[in-house]
Amino acid sequence: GQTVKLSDYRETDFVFESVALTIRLFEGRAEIVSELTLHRRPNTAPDAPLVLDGDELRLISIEMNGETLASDRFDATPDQLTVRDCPASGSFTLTIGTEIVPEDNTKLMGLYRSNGVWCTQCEAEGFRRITYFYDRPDVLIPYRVRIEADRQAAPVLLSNGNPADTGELEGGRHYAVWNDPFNKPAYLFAMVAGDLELLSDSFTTSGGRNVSLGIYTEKGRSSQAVYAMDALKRSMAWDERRFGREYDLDVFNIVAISDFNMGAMENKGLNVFNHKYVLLDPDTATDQDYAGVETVIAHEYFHNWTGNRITCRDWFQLCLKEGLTVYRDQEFSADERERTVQRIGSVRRLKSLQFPEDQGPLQHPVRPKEYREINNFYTATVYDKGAELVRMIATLLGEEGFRAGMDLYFDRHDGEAATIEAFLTCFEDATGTDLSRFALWYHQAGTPTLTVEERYEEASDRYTVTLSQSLEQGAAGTGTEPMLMPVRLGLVGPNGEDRDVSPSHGAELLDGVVHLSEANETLVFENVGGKPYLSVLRDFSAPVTLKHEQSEADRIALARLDPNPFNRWRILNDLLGETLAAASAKPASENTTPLSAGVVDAIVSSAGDDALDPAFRAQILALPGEAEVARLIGRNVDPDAVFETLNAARQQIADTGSEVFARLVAGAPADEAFSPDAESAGRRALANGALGYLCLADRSPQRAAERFARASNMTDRQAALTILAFRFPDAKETEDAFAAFYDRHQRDDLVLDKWFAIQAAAPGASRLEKVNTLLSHPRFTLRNPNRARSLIGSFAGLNPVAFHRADGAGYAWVADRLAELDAINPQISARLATAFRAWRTLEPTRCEAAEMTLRKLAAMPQLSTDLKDIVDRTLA
Ligand code: B3K
Ligand code: ZN
Repeated sequence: GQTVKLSDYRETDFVFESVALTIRLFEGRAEIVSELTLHRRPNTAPDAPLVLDGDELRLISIEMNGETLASDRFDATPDQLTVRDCPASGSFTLTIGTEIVPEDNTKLMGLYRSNGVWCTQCEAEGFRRITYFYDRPDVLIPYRVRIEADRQAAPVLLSNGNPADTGELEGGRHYAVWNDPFNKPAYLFAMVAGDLELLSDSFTTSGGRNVSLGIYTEKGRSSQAVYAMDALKRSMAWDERRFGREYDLDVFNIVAISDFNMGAMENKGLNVFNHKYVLLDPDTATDQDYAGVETVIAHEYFHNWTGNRITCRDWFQLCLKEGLTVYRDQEFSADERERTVQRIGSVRRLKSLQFPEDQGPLQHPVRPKEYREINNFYTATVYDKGAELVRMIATLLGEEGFRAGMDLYFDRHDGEAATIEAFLTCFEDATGTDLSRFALWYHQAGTPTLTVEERYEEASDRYTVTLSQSLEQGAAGTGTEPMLMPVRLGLVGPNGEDRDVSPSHGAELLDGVVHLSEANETLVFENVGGKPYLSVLRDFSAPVTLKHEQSEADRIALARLDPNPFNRWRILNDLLGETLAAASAKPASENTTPLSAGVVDAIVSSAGDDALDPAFRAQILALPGEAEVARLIGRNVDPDAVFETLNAARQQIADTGSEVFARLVAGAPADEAFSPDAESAGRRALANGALGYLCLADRSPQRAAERFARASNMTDRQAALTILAFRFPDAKETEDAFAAFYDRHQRDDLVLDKWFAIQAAAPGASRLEKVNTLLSHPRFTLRNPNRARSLIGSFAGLNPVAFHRADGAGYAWVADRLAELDAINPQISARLATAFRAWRTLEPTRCEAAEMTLRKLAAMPQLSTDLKDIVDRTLA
């Protein structure tokens, strides 16, 4: 693979006007005929050839204006079609025939078959695996698609847009024609054909358009799509309310597919989903699965405006659609569920996925400048940090200013392929704000540090707060200029009231937010009425590392008092993270009680406070994970020490809070009727969190085993199984529970994924041998991405003790799996390989072992561009 550079962007030589595709599906092969109408761009040299993208294609026929092209007029290789002597001006047609084998397509990019169903995945560069094309997002045209297939094998024939025609053909075959009137790039093309079951419904838009909604599933599973349908209708109504965006076609279809590389895909009018994000019922799915389905359904639906109506000029602008759409789905979930708890979830995700990326060898700016393989840039930085940048714009401009900017963006760029610059200009034009210092967030990689210093002068009752920002030059080397960042803060009095004071001089506070744009700024408050508690970075108003030396007593007070509920969690969570990181560096013998009595008490009393939201209390009980603590340590990390420290901390909390936990567990009977709403989910999360601690206090798996046996829904069943696996990995009860779980759920692939995943993540160095035997389990396969992720991804990403075994066996095992997987599906192998990214922060023995494994992998002859790119960058 060649490096593609943002600075090399140029328009195509020819202008596509429209395309008519005919797709003929047969057992073992597919024929595609693409009839393109196009013309030479006026300023293109009259002798410039037409050069189209391909990937593993076989050309069958080629005609210009209906006449077969002489062989000296074109060159066709599997990855390129060059046509010479095209008309210098005026429209002409080019009819290209290709043949492909969907059954052999194990990369799951382009047209492939999953469980007998023909389906497509084209983003980013899959369309070129179907036919030769300008496979780039700035080529926008209307599509007409005719699909032909055997009626028995594929009674359902779907594509983008509105249905136009159907009919019978000879030999038991039939066809359907779909018309998409909206201009779209090739990455949004989709086609599905198969024997599927339909759940249908309808939605009337505020403008009065009646939309038929359909969710297609495997036979017998449409009842599991009811919640997804409900989430879809709520998403459609929300986008009208919050952003004034209506749906624009007569149909909106979703298809659930079992072999899928990612979560889902927003193809115009025909979203294709990993069935994990569609199919649910209380017996097989957890509350987290319900929340995940809701989010992904919303996310893909919201792309109809942010991604489809306005798309990206090139793949460097990926965050234009992804960061913005993640922001929109986060806001949707905040409105539909509970804002503070949703924000805590997003910040946890950001810190556990994006911060390590931004602070390690795979660092890149939210808008990258170059790539070797675009699939490797669908990252937490583009998605989650990208969403944080949009959130910062909303915080800086306020609700009205943000909405005005969004309205202008929709208005000005509808139907276009846009850039980040164009997006930012809309907010500047709509509000008269200069965002040039803000734009740096898109270009400079790395997590800035925000340092906060406070001083109180008793004699004058004056309070001074200094904010400083700094950015270290990291692997991406993209600059360290001060950026415009919103810092939300408040001065809190001893009774938990926000002091109504504004700075007398220095920096300003606008609606509780400092618009920090210099390296250092100071706020001076006069007559504050006694020393306040400083609550800073409320709602995590900027994605930064906070350095604020605040006494433990002040932090514990704020964890109880802060009027900003998010910060009650953040301040306690940061205190825990710092404490656990510091304790992990000490010898194990000095480390049996890493937490102070005050911290333990703060956790237990919040958990037991019935005045607080149960979901929030469950968040208080969830300590920072092993990877998070390791990241905070930053160098010379010993994963065993981190594990032991966390265990010791949990035991302290368990022993102190056992009475509270017993009450919480007793308050949530195992046979309560299941409702997936956020409030009920919160109650279950709290009870299950308490159950984990209670078992630790008991020093016995008994209660978890009982809860497992009596659980009436998957949330409680999985929670109990996870407690058994994580806290009592070697107990007989744990083994029995895994066996019972398998017996009960073996027919359901999505639940089997959980069975593999929990076993792979259970701690203990000997886990590797266990996981290795699971490779030969009859239900294990590398060909299904969900299954590969459930065993290998969960071992490498969620089992630090076993993956980072000091003898290097965990690394070697994962590397062997990556090599096997790479020959089947490079996107998945490359994604799983990112588990190695923190190798330089490990203590010397592990660091060396990891490096040796990576170097061996890098030297393998057959590596895909995808995996090679990740391994090379990880080693650089
Ligand atoms: N846009 C797709 C992701 C495509 C990934 C291609 N490697 C799903 C989403 O973000 O909505
Ligand atoms: Zn997306």
